[in-house]
Amino acid sequence: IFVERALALIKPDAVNKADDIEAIILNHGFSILQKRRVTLTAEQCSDFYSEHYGKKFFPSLVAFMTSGPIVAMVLSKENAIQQWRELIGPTNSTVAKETHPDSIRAFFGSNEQKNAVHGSDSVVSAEREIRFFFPNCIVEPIPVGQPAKDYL
Ligand code: YYY
Ligand code: MG
Repeated sequence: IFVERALALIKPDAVNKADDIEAIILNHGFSILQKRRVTLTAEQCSDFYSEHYGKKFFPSLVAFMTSGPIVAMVLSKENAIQQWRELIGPTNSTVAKETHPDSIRAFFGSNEQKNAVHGSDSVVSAEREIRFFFPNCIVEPIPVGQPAKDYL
């Protein structure tokens, strides 16, 4: 078991609910190691979402994600990447409201695009995404039992 780190984003449609979402995160046993409020440029956002470049929804996704400030956070917990993906629910908030009514995307999202939050989907993407927003943050998973001070 590893204490992983995952990148979480609160998207422009949910930034006014950031306090509620942070409380849910902490209530589920995550630590918030880093937090930054930032407005992305279209170039930065295209880089962050480069895996989706060329898809039909890409221009609209970039327009939405650059429409206002977002909150970027590094979350830490055992198995944090999978745990955070489970807590946020399915990508499409309309689906989430049907199938995962207790999820963050069900509570705070609206549709396929305005879905309130982002979560890294793998260890590899978590490392890339954490570095994207927090270049000085250590990203490697930490073996349980290691003193935390060595990793902050
Ligand atoms: O990882 P996750 O955010 O759950 O979904 P992705 O498939 O990586 O898509 C990234 C982002 O793009 C999604 O959160 C909303 C948006 N999007 C969209 O607007 N329309 C789609 N058909 C698929 C994704
Ligand atoms: Mg994704």
